[in-house]
Amino acid sequence: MRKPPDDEPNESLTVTPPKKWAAGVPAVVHALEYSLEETSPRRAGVTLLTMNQVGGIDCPGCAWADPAPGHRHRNEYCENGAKHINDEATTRRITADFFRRHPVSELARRSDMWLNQQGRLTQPVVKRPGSDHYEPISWDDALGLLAQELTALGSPDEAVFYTSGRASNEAAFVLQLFARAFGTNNLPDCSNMCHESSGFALHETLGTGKGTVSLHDLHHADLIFLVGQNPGSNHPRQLSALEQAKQNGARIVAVNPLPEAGLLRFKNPQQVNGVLGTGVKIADRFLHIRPGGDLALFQGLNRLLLEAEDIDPGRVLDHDFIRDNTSGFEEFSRHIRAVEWADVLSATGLTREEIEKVRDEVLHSRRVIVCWAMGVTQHRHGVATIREIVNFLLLRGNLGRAGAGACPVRGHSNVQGDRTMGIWEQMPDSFLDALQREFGFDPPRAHGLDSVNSIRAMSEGRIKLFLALAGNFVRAAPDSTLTEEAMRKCRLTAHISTKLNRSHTVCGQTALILPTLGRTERDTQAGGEQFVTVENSMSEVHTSHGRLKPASPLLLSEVAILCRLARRTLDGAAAIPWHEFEADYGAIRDRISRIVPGLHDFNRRVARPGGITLPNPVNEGVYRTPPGKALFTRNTGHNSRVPDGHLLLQTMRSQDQWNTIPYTLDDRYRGIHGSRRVVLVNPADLRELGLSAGRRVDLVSVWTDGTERRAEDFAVVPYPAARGSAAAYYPETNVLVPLDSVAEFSNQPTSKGIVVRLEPASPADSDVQVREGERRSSV
Ligand SMILES: Nc1nc2c(c(=O)[nH]1)N[C@H]1C(S)=C(S)[C@@H](COP(=O)(O)OP(=O)(O)OC[C@H]3O[C@@H](n4cnc5c(=O)[nH]c(N)nc54)[C@H](O)[C@@H]3O)O[C@H]1N2
Ligand SMILES: Nc1nc2c(c(=O)[nH]1)N[C@H]1C(S)=C(S)[C@@H](COP(=O)(O)OP(=O)(O)OC[C@H]3O[C@@H](n4cnc5c(=O)[nH]c(N)nc54)[C@H](O)[C@@H]3O)O[C@H]1N2
Ligand code: SF4
Ligand SMILES: [Mo]
Repeated sequence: MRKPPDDEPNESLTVTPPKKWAAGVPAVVHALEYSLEETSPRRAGVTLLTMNQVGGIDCPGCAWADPAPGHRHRNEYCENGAKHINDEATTRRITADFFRRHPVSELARRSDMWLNQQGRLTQPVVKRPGSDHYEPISWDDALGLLAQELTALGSPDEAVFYTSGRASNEAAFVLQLFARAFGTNNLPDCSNMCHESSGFALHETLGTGKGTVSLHDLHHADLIFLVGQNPGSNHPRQLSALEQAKQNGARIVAVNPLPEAGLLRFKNPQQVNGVLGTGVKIADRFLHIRPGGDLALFQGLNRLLLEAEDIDPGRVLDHDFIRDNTSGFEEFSRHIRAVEWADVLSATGLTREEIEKVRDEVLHSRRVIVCWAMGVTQHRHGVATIREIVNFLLLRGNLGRAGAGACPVRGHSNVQGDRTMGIWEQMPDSFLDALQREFGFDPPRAHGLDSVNSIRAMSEGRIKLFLALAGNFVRAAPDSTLTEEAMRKCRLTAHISTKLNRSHTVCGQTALILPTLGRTERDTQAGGEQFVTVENSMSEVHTSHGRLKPASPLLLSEVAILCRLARRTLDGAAAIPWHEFEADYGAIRDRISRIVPGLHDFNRRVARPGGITLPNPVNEGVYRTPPGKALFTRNTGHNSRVPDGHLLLQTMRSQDQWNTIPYTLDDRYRGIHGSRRVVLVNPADLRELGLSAGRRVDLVSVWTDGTERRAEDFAVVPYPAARGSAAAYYPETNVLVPLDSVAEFSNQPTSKGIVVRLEPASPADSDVQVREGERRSSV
């Protein structure tokens, strides 16, 4: 059970109608307001004007790609990017005095928003066994303590090293090198909870875990699917790319249980029409799908395509492509022809006519792209759904050619790069062999622990030490109560972080906070001023140069912290020049260039405007699967069984949060103001459940082993959500997701599609007054 934190801000909840368009002038105004609240006009000016420019700061928000150099706007960022960057550039500071005033037990009762608002961490601190306070510690002592605990472990596999996707390529490379030289592959990351299902399905079917499209492809597609993603809030500059695609004649099909503002209409703040006019219609077709229905949708579509080919032989499928590049078509075809329409319709909640209209769109389109994100990956059958999307693309040869392909839209700005650098518990032997050749040590070969298995091992006492490079592990992970108990069982927990978060308050016996430079800040080392590199969702690797004065003179860079820790821990055991790496990140990139395919001559090539585009073998007609071809797969249909009186809950992001960190209590696009403890449900479902708007309820999830989990006190908001579904914000609802509830094959937590019931909480007279269309009501 999880009560709201003591101080959780809960102003009066006001509900206004959901917006029917995204961006435009309010977005710009809102970004500036937030930037100026957090930082000074001068610092905001530096960050905003250099953001996403050649030689500037890469946006620390999402992984959306920048237009080619020469095609960028003077303001090449979105409202959210401006908020994310200025959240880091804030002028607020946490000093030693702060930790004297606030014991850890008190901080553990604070909200995520409050913790983040305290500002930047400025010096290393330690919480010693038995103490309830963090206190200052020198870098030397902090890293010495950590090294001592690491070397005292019974086995290197008693440590885990977590990475979140904001870490740079250089820091990620150094961390995995250190972990492997130390002797473990325990390298869980946020990607385990994000696009693991995409990586798994794409690897299996196409032989590469990455997307195959570029911005240029998107601009020139005939038909684009947006499946299970909310670009208006989470990848806002994707809307500019979609706008351009539409100007070139593309059609768009959006598939979502919620009619998200950004899927409907876009008012581009950089175009006159966007500021003054009605903007551009984004989705030509909107499929209001039942949660988890996407597998059935693509199975239905694939069946319709096979039948269209029967009627018009040789005109629908790309037979040459199927013959030359794929394997398993016949078996797939037999399997799909046996898919029952009744199953498709009940799983999707759509009509056959709606799906036939989409088939017609497909038949009229030569170049098709499918984009997807968490609405697909975070389901139990996420891998099967992506395999079916691949089947769909293969049928008409929509891979490996311009304007077509698979586009998993990545979350964190460098989540894809961190994987390229070897942050993965199961890196292939080719990578480990290259490490061995380059550095002369024998990396461990047994697969390490991913995020879910790390929590299990911590909770069973098999892990003694947890070190995180960025992120907020206890809030990102599922089953919050269990995860926090697991963290507390560690001998030592340590976090390399820019800002305070809940993970720092859920301590092992000893706990360290190691404060670090953010991407916005100047990074000066013995070899002079450094830059770092990152890789976006479209496999473009480019530089990011910090511009601001560091938040404190005591901060070390991520690379410096990790190199010093490696030196202290390994004590010369492996011939790795940590000293040289710390002094000059170019020395790290030289090594990367000999290990990572496609990054040869890294230093010289990344310095060019626009950087390096990593080749995707699929686009060269190469499939690194066992038969050397793309695989058609047969997927078992999935229809979530929901007991009477229950709903399928998704846990999602608001407009005004960055993952585990809410910035405000508002979600402007969905018309929610002043509170995040809301659950959005279709009015017809509310009527059936006998619940009225504003009713205060507990969300209770039921799991197959009979256990129940409860998140307390949410106000019911009638919302045009697909029938049978409910939506509430993450991380407040992570407590509801059992650790055992994972996607098949990828072991990714199922943050969507959780069976819940809404249990009226307090007496009805304490309900929230919810009025549509006006800003009113109070608790
Ligand atoms: N402002 C902001 N931007 C962000 C982030 C943030 O927290 N805040 N986080 C970043 C990160 S790490 C990531 S991974 C991305 C996430 O980007 P998204 O994947 O867009 O994130 P979610 O909020 O989880 O939204 C999932 C979307 O899928 C829909 N959906 C839910 N279930 C289903 C389903 O069964 N089928 C279909 N078709 N749709 C479904 C939801 O209604 C919602 O529109 O955003 C990145 N960008
Ligand atoms: N229920 C539910 N759970 C989910 C999801 C969901 O949709 N629903 N989404 C999942 C997804 S897609 C993801 S990606 C994860 C996100 O999980 P994480 O990536 O672990 O979480 P973040 O909230 O992005 O981490 C924020 C913290 O990172 C630190 N930080 C920020 N910038 C820097 C930096 O430059 N350097 C360093 N060292 N530290 C920095 C700050 O201390 C900040 O408090 O959550 C997952 N969990
Ligand atoms: S779309 Fe993503 S990368 Fe671009 S400015 Fe916005 S948050 Fe940053
Ligand atoms: Mo993510």
